[in-house]
Amino acid sequence: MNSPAPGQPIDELALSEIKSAILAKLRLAIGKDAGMATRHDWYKAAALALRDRIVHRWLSAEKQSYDAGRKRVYYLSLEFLIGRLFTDALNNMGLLALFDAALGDLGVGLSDLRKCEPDAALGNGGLGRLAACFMESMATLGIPAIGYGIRYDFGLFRQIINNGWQQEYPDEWLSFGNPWEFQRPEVVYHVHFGGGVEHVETRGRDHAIWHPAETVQAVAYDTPIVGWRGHNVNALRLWSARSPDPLKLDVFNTGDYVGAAAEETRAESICKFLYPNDESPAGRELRLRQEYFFVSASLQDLVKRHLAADGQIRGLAAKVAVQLNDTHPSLAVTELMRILVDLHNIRWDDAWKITVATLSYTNHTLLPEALETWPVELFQRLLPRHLEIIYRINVAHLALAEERCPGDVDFRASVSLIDEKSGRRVRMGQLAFVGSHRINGVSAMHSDLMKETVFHDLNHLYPGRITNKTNGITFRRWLMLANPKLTELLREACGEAVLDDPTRLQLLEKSAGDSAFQDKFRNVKHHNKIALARLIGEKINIKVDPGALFDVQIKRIHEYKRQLLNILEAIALYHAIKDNPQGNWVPRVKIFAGKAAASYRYAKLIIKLINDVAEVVNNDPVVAGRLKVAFLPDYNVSLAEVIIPAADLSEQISTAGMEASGTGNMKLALNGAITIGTLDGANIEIRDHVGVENIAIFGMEAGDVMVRRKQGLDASDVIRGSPGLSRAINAIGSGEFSPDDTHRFESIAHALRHLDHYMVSADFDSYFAAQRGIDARWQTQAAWARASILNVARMAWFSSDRTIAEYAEDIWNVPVNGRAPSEPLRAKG
Ligand code: 26V
Repeated sequence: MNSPAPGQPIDELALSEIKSAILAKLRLAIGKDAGMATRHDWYKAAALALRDRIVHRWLSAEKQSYDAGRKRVYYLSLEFLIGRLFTDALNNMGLLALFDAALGDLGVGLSDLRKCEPDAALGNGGLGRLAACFMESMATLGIPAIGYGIRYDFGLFRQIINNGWQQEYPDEWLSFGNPWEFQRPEVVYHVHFGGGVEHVETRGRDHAIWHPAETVQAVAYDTPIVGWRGHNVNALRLWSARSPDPLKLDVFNTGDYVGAAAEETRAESICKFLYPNDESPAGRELRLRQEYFFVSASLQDLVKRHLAADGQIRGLAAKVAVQLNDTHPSLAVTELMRILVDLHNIRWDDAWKITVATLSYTNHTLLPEALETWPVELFQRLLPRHLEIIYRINVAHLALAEERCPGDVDFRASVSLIDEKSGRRVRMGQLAFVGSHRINGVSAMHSDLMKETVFHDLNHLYPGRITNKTNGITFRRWLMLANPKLTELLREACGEAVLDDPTRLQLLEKSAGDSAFQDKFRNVKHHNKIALARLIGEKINIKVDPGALFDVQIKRIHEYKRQLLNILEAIALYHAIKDNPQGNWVPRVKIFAGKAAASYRYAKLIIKLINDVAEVVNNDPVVAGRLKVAFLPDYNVSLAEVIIPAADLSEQISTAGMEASGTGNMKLALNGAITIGTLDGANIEIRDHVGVENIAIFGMEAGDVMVRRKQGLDASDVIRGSPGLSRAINAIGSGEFSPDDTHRFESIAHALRHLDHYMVSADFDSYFAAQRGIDARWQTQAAWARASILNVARMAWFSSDRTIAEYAEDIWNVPVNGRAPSEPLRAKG
């Protein structure tokens, strides 16, 4: 049962079937009739009716893949930033038009209902959203896969902007229940912590027995992930923690109810919150507990599945590929070794071969402060057996290092799993590297830098393991669902097949200069900008003109992402307009959205600065109609789906060498925004695809940054040579935007002058000039439209289907849509 293409008649039989299904759910699963149902009840009823249809496909896909004995991929990630699932699942099932009509007939609008679904915000940003896009692409490509993670009670915090300051509130995404998940009370694993290790000799072999002090239960919750056209459905399996003995009966019977409850609270705290990934994890014992909790439950689960299907633990690597999303699941290396050696009596060397052949690891950042390490002492206390295993792996590993570079103490220290310098810490990146047969970066530049910097020595020791897999995004969500008007135009221009094969987008090339097509394309953008302008009015009461250039920076607030550079440019532009109000200025709306980690004071101050600048600029009649600044609160996937289709300009302005890839850059370009960006991460590959004339590149390159940092961080030299920058910094430092507290932004002004680690001052002039180049282009609307269309036409390669096909071929060795890994792939973009 598929929905017809737009304009085609709806099958009346199918329509009445859907209506009855929704009404039945309302009655029998929600317990209400149509008269008393709230919008939320209707949403749930519709979601459940849809879920029924998904489950049939899910069970048959699972049976088929097991019957065929296919190799499975397990994607281990502490983050899955899913957003909403309702229209995503409807679209992939081909049921969007049918449900739309059915709900319309029942007197409730689909577009209203979809807003009842809370975002599943189980991720921080790019890394978590990548995991969500990958889940959808794996389902689409017919790869049997399970995503494993934690079912956090609270997702990433809800951001409220109060008087310009960020405030964090809990994100209670489960308070109305979750119609997508299936609790699996029968799928429960024990996860142990603490205690000690006993060694006994059995038949001449050392045998380790771990006597843990504490046990937590992991309970599975499954969410179906539907692939495009609904041919395949995979599961996202999230673990929830509970106490094996919640009432602690012995304590309870003595009347100590509070003491009895403490045990339960301690166990359940494991899945309470998602940690910000850009906050230093130092001292976060609970975070290490989270990591081991989900790794242990997931590996127990996959080994059990493998044994049930195959019977042979030794054959694991032939049937199972485990992908580690960053170092957060690195304990998989030690846990798999423990399972193989301690529980299945496999010899150490054989177990090691199986482990390395099974695991692979994706690195998502080179920032030294972001590389995870844990104190040895904490490991000893929480995971004594795993620490032993790490030491034993390290012995062989360091012996190899000695063999390769005899007598080179520095080399050994640099590859060691233990960092001896900083008070003995376990290095999770090194652990994941030695335990994996493939280690990948997420853009060409990032993978090259991995070889030159953090993993230089490990790459020497294990040559050939590092590979690149440039990130991608799912076009179903980021084009079809987010931008239905553009999708309609693309179907018209490139044919229906563009929905299945994004390489067809290149057919747009011939229309890029056609003025009739440009008009249609502009109309779509304008329509999306009206929707965003309305939202900005509703949310923050700022009136913006949809005819202005919408300049968008949406991502986590971080110094290296340089929102500060953007607002500094806004200030300089504001000054320039005030100096010459009659000038031929391009009307611009600067739109910001993003969250700062709760403990990241400086990033929160940058949010306040943006809001304070907005207050002054937006209320100054001299610049009215030329410049507006809008900070939209509580950025999440659903907000991104409204902003991205409405953007004209995409800000990708990180300090070169610091953004591993970026994926927002891809979403914006695919939706026709022109990028202003540095040569960083995937921006470089975007430039290579869209053409250097259709993107605005500025600023220092990664090599320049390294050289300048070595010379010192003082920026007085560049500030002296740049009156615009000098004036903007003075305005910040003197309180021009904070008359209520003139000292508020002194620290920012000081850093811009003397501690320019992120090269904000150093790159300012180049950025300001690039922005004026953007203004000039905007003045010729035909040229702008052409560049914008060519961006859409040339973004096919950034589909996550392409990325996943590469993982399947080079890392997992699994077929894509039934095609063996080595067979040539039909170019899918
Ligand atoms: C962690 C930390 C920790 C300490 C302080 C600074 C800092 C900054 C960032 C992070 C996050 C590291 C992991 C991460 O989220 N990486 C992102 O992964 C995306 C998907 O591959 C990629 O597109 C982004 O460029 C990358 O930042």
